[in-house]
Amino acid sequence: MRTMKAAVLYDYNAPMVIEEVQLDDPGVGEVLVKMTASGVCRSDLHVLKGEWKSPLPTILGHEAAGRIEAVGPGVTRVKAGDPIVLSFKPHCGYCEYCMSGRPHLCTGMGGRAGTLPGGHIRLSKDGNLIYHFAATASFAEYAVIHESSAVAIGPETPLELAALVGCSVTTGVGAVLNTAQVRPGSTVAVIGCGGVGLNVIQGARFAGASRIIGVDISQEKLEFAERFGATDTVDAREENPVTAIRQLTGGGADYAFEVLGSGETVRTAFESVRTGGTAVAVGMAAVGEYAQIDAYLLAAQEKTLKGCFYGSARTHVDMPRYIALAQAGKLDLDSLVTRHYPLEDINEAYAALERGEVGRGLIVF
Ligand code: COD
Ligand code: ZN
Repeated sequence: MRTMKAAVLYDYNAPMVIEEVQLDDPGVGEVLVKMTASGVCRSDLHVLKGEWKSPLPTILGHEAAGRIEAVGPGVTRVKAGDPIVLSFKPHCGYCEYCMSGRPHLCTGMGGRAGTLPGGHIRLSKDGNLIYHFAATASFAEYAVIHESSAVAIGPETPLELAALVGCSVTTGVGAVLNTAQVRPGSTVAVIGCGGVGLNVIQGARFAGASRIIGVDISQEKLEFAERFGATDTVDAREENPVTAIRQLTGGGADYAFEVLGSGETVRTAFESVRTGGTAVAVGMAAVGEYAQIDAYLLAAQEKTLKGCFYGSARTHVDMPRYIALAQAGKLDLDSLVTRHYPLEDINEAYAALERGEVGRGLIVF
């Protein structure tokens, strides 16, 4: 067991508390990671605001990279010193989803919300258990994670940038390449140009989309979207995004991605695609929220509405590839990060995300 500094969430809509907590040694099939950097993602904000329920107290953080500090019994794939990206979807390798190439939907791990696979909890404070958000709990100096959550990457990868591959890059680029399988020449609309939306935009550029329309409610975000490959932008405060996208594409986009997490923007994405087009919901709305779609047009225009979890990632294949694409200059990770914070400033980092400040914030350890 070790004592370490972490950000603990005790109540929804309350600040996280920076304090010393205890972390048990890794168990069978688990590894201990020393964190290098952890991104400030809206999914954690959904929990902070109580929009998604996660058992409390918990340590948030799920977009991270670090180095293996020690391995538990039976771990052979990684060893102390190896650089890794943390995956927030551990997978068993044997269930029907894993065996059919969809490990991001694995159902074979056991456990429940806030625990590691098998139901284990390695975090505590003075004997009281603390839950592991997203099986990663990366807003802490160290984490114990399942070995399938430790994605080995090349020794030369800058770990601060690799952290982004833990969520925003894999979710956004994967939504384009894996979930939607955007074809060259297609037209693409992206509703929400935050940390993940920018990666949908650069994924669409990489996939050869002919037109990429960024939609947001912030002029600054739209300027950022252009830097990542948006050919056109729409300010949803000033124009109806559906009308604007239909005009720009001559009837509707081939693909529209919802990258915010609300029922209303899922509807916008659905209405923005042409006959035969595909709308992809990347965001996860508040629990219990519904999206209204025109059930007549769903059939009459043969539209597809698809969900996307974690960029439909095969983490151990896709994450090293996204890093290789970044190293080849085909994906831009450097420009995504606009602010660095120490762990002590984590509440300010989430306030900045909520205020809609541009780009990705990164907690560095
Ligand atoms: N129309 C258009 N854009 C809007 C609107 C609107 N009505 N309202 C807000 N926006 C913009 C904001 O200005 C902002 O730029 C953007 O939407 C949201 O960006 P961020 O940076 O706040 O959020 P991200 O990119 O960090 O996260 C977005 C997700 C959709 C990934 C997240 O919210 C989510 O739902 N994640 C669940 C999906 C998933 O796979 N999760 C796994 C862990 S992330
Ligand atoms: Zn995330």
